[in-house]
Amino acid sequence: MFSDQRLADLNQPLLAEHQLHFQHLADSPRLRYQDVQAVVQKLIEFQVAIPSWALGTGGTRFGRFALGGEPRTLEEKIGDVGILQSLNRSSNSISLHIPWDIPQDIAGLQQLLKQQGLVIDSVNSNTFQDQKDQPQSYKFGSLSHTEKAVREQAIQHNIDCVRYGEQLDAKTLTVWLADGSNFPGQQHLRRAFLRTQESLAAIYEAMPTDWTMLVEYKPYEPNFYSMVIPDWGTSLALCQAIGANAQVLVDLGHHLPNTNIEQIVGRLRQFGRLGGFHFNGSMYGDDDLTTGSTKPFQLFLIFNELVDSALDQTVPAAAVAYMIDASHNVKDPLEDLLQSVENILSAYAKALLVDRNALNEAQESNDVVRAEEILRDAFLSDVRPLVAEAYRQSGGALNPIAAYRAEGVREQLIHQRGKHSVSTGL
Ligand SMILES: [Mn+2]
Repeated sequence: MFSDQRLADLNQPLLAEHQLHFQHLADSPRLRYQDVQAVVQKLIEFQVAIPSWALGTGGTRFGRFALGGEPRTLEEKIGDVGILQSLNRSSNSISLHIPWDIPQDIAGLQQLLKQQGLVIDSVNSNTFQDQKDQPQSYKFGSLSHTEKAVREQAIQHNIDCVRYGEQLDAKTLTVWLADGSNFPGQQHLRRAFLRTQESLAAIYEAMPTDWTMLVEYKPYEPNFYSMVIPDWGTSLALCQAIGANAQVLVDLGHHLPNTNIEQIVGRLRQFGRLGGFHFNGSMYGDDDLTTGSTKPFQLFLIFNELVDSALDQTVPAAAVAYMIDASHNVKDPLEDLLQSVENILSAYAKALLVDRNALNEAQESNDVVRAEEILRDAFLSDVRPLVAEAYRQSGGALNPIAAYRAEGVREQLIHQRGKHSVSTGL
C-alpha cells in the first residue's frame, strides 16, 4: 500500500522540522555519553510481533462495536501487518493464533509473507474455549484436567500448533492456560499443578529441539478463585522442570495492581528464563489497553531492566520474543498498534539514554536522590526524534499514524472488505 516513493512524499514536508529536533537532541548533554547513531541503530533493530488476533475491533463481555474493513482471512491479516511494517519497520513478525488462524495454503502464505517482509514468530494455542465438534470440553480445565482424555486432547492441540508453526518456520509455542477453579475446594491445587507439568512436558517432548516453549501466567480470570499458573514463580518452576527451552512469558496485563513488574523482569533475566513479552497497557488488570498509555514510567523501568541486564556479562544471554497482546475496543486497531509500537520504542530509547556508570556509582554509594534523578532525567527526555529517525532510516514514515490517515487506509480497507467484515480474535 505504501511505496517507497509515497513514503518519501509523505515524509518530505516533515523532514526539515524533524532534522532540527533530531540535531537538537543529538547535541544535548543527555547524549554526551552516547553515540546517537548507535542508539538509533538499536531502535531500528528492535522488532515487536503483531498478534493475528488483534487486528479486528475488540469487544468486552457487553458488546463489540466493529469499525469495518476488518481482515477476514489470514491472508488479509498478513496484509494488515504488512501495512504496519511498511510504516514503522518495527513490526516484522506475526504471532499466530490457532485455531482462529489455521494456515491452509502454506505455499501461498509463505510467498505473501516474503512479499511483505514478514515472518511468523510464534504460534499460540487455545484451550480456553471449546471448538465446534470438539469431543472433550475444557469447561473444567485442559492440560490440568482430572480426566486423561481431556488432557490428551489439549496436548494434541498444542502439538498440532507446533506442526502448523513448523510449516511456516515459526520457532516458538506460546501456552496460556485458562485452567483453574472458581470455588474453594473445587480443585486439588497441587495435583492440578502436577498434571499441568506432565502435560507441558509431553508437549515439550514433541517440539523440535530448536523451538522455545513460552509459559504465560495470569493471577485471575477466567477463574476467580485459583489459576493453575497464577504467577511468575509457578511459570518458572514449570519451565525449570520441563527443560532449557521452556521460558517464562511476561504479559504486562497479567499482574495484580501495583505489582513491581520490573523486578520480576530483572529476576527472570538473572535466572536466564525470560523468554518473551506480551505488551499491553493495564489500568486495573488484563484490560489490554494501548501499551504505555497509562503507566509509561513503569514501561520505562521495565526496559531499564532489559537494557541493564543485556549489558551485564553475568546474566545469561537469551533472546527475548517481544509481542503485543492487546485489544482495541474503541480505536482503529491498526492505529492502536502503531501507537503501541511507538510507545515501546520510546520506552526502550529512554532506557538506552540512562547514564549507567553514574547510576551504578549512585547505587553503590547509596545516593538515593542522585540515582532516582538519573532515571528521571532519561525518562523525561523527549525521545520522539530518535524514534522518528529510526523509522526514517529504515525506510518508514516519520509519522506513521499521520501517514496512515493521510492515505485513508481504513477507508480503503472498508471499501475492499466491506463495512461489516469481522475478524476472528479477542
Ligand atoms: Mn498474553
